[in-house]
Amino acid sequence: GSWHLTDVAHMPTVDIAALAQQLDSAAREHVEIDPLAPQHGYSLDQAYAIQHASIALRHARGEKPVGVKLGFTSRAKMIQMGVDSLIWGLLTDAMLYEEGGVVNLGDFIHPRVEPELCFLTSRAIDRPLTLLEAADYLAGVAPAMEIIDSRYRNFKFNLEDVVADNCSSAGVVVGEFCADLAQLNNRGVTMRFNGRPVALGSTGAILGNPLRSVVQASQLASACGMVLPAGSLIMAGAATAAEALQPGLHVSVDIGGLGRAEFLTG
Ligand code: OOG
Repeated sequence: GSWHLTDVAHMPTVDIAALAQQLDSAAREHVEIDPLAPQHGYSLDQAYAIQHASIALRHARGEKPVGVKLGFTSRAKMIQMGVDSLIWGLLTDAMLYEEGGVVNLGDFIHPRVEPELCFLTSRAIDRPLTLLEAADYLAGVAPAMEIIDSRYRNFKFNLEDVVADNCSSAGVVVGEFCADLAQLNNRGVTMRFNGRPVALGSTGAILGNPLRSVVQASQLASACGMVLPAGSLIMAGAATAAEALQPGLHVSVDIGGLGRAEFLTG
């Protein structure tokens, strides 16, 4: 019989480094690009490889890792974006915006904001945690907001594309941490623009219990051999759909029992 060898030379290959470079440039220059997956057809594993390569470019420029973010942890977000798998991205210090300060929208392409909770770890997380263990690894939780800014045209993407684009991560605003984790669940979430409510929800919308985002982060990090050091931030994912930002807004989120986080847009 004859040998049927795969013709490797004619299989589509994915240039991880080149795609990471394209996404990194789009983020730095605030220019939207066409989605990459329709043309390059990469897998979810390759999408995470592109994400990690693009974050490595940031680290090479001196940005420091500060934690992780989860995406699509609420039904509201899955429905808004038409994607229904939990995803995660990596945060750097360059994405941190001062709570109570001014966020310059010139830093972004088409920014949106969403209300979140942010956890702060007290010990290194180096293995998958259970829900019962999660609280023992946390120093506190804060009301927070994430500014997302897809690098793709019209904020449209599939699962692989959004993962490669570091899950649209662009900015994080974190309020004051509260050490009491006991009454975190089923708390009201109200995001306001200039005092007018624009998004209403509950912390229970985040995986049924936002502590599950810590469990998920521990599992995802462990699966790729990553340790989350003590002092890491874990953004739990939005409790509601995201809202488009414009200049001249006072943006606030109030979370029952936790308090408020706010910023101004310029
Ligand atoms: C992807 C990021 C989703 C969340 O909290 O669900 C996300 C996007 O919607 O652009 O950050």
